[in-house]
Amino acid sequence: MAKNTVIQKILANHLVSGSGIPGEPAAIRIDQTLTQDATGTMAYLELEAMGIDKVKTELSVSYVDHNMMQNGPENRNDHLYLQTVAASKGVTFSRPGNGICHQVHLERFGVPGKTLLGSDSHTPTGGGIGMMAIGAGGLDVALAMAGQPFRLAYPKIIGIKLTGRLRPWVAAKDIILKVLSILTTKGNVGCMVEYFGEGVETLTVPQRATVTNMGAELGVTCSVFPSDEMTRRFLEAQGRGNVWVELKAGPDAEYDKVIEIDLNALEPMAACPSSPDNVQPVRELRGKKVGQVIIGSCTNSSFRDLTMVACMLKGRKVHPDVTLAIAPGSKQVLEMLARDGALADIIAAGARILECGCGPCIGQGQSPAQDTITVRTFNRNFPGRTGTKGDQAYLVSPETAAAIAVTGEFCDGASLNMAYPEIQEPDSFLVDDSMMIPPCACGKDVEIIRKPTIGKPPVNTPLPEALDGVVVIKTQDKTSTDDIMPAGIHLKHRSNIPEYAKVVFERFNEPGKPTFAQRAAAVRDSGRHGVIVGRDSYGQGSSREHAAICPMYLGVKAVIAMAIERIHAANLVNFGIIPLTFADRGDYDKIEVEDTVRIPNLRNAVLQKEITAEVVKKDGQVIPVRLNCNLSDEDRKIILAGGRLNLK
Ligand code: MIC
Ligand code: SF4
Repeated sequence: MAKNTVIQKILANHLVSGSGIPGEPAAIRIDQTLTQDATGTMAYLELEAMGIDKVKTELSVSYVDHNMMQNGPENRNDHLYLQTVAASKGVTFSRPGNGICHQVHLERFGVPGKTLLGSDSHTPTGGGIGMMAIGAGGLDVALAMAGQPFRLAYPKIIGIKLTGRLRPWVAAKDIILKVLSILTTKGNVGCMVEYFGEGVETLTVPQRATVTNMGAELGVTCSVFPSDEMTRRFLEAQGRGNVWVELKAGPDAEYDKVIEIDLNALEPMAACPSSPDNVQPVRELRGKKVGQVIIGSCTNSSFRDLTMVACMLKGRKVHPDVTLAIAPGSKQVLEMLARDGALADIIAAGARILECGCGPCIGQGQSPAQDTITVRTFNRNFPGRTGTKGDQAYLVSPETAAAIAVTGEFCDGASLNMAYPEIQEPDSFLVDDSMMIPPCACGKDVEIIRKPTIGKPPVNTPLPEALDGVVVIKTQDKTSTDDIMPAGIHLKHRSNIPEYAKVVFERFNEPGKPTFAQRAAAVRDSGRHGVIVGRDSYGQGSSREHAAICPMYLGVKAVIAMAIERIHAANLVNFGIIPLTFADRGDYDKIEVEDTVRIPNLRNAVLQKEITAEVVKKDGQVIPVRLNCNLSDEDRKIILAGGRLNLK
């Protein structure tokens, strides 16, 4: 069993309850929270529904970085609500244009050894600075702002030992792609990752943050680096040296599992369509033609990354068959690039400069042409996430992306035949927090602006006496929350559940046939319950609680899968949908769409660890199927009440 790790030290300092045995329920105190606009509006509506006047955390920040296109009034309506509700509840507001929540939080607020809960799955970026930073659904973040501890399973700890030093043109992105090729996106629920070994010292904080950011794709709860001299230097350069503390594992530290990675042996890698763990060396893709390159996102848009890109583009031109778009991670990064001339080199090369925000990473513009390859420095390439059906999206480092933008085909940085730019972290970053609005001392007197597109969080009914379910959809492995609740052009409806619910499982709708939403609503309106059947890693990816709220709104009462990812399972519970897993994985094959799933005595059944459901086939045959109901006592109470908002 793991001992004396950095993760355990942080947990020990924050543990409110729990035995400390891996897999057993635990609860931790949350020091800081962050929200972003696409999940935040619902989170603050939930906070208001709880009747909380002022947040109880040390620091809570509300960012606007996702919904910034402002096609129609919805986005700006959300921003106005977020700005005024933040002022009223004691939350700092980061204005649109200030940057992506994870990048800005790392720069301006991250503190080693503290806990951070964020309504975004890439919150673990903060692990790069030694924080225990965890992604969660909006309701869990609202509860943390209300002063409640965060409930999780005490983790198993995977130690990743880094030795050696990255070679030129090999980047932090290649480390995490290597880790993804080993651990994959499946089967890591309930684990946390800790990096150790002498290779750690060679990595700067922004490089570490790339690694912890994309740790989200492993499905682990968070990833953490120690806090050392490198961390101190970064904080000092941000003018925040006073918050630095040293955090290191004990000399006798042990991990539940250890993976060793020799940084010297790594080479440029790419995650191929359409999963972040479908990793191949770039050399095997060499020569493949590329139509679009995009550099940015919370994974790879730091000052270091974009300075590297600028050095590579300097004096070169973007290939005529390629469009190159660049979205800087923060105003700090963009302003520094502008002031030191690097931005001019990027513009001169022919790049299209986007505003500081998530942009194309969440399908807000820049969808690629059909049947063309798009190469991105992002963290996710789930099918259709670019906004183009049948897309072919590859994920690479900024170095590799810049080389491809110039040559028009797969290659790595070395192909440009230039001296490798040794980029030093600045001694001081440009610090200007004027895009950050501190909470208003007048608190309660602030008028909260609610335009008509701001709805109310829908509330479920208490769990019925029996489940009279109809299977409305059956999905394959790795169904992501992007599959369940698409973003892209629909993202602007996050505050309007009836509207957003129309596109649940949109990617699976067939032309000329009723949509998932229509079929589920018909089941609901007939007085029966919707059931979703999934396979492995159901609900991977985004933390969006809309992937629970909208199915709930359409009458779904249970999800049955081989395995359900952590954040999504918690969101299902929070909105009164029972997450169940097959006791015998082979039973997945026995259930089809339109089968009936009956659980008599449901309210009693959810108190048990194992439930037997009756599956009634279309020909009347009845098959018993054993299901695991692995919930904590608190979860069972929430499910019985029909969701967390019904529990006073
Ligand atoms: C994502 O990368 O998928 C998002 C968009 O940032 C989501 C949050 C959301 O859906 O609003 C996430 O990662 O949690
Ligand atoms: Fe934004 Fe993309 Fe990061 Fe999600 S993964 S927070 S959409 S930049």
